[in-house]
Amino acid sequence: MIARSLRATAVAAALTAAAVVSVPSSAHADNGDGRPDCAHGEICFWYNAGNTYQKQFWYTGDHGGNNFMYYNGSVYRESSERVQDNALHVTNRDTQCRIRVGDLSGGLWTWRYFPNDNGRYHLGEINNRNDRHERCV
Ligand SMILES: [Ca+2]
Ligand SMILES: [Ca+2]
Repeated sequence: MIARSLRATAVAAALTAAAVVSVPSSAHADNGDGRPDCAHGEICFWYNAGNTYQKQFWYTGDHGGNNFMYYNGSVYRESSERVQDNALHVTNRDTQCRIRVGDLSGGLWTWRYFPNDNGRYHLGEINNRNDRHERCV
């Protein structure tokens, strides 16, 4: 009986370890609602002044490891264009708050703040330098 419960504990511990390991990949999996348009609640980055390449998030996140998405009329897929240091515009459709977008350079963050007003804003001095965005700060 004791051996059996120890084994169950070991299995539970192994499952916990696996869950912890999987966190970084799920953090990079934030793709908003998984659909092309910048929907209510999403934070949307634009590669250029056009609409083809976008990347959308629900949550605060680092931009490293994310690529812009594009929609070819039938399939919504990932492009080869990275998001980090490569975005021009942002639209904040967060349901609750403003966001800030930052560039980390020389150990210091430069932040720009954007209201959740559905406007499409140029990233200013941090365009093509964006490393991260944060909600409600
Ligand atoms: Ca979307
Ligand atoms: Ca940067």
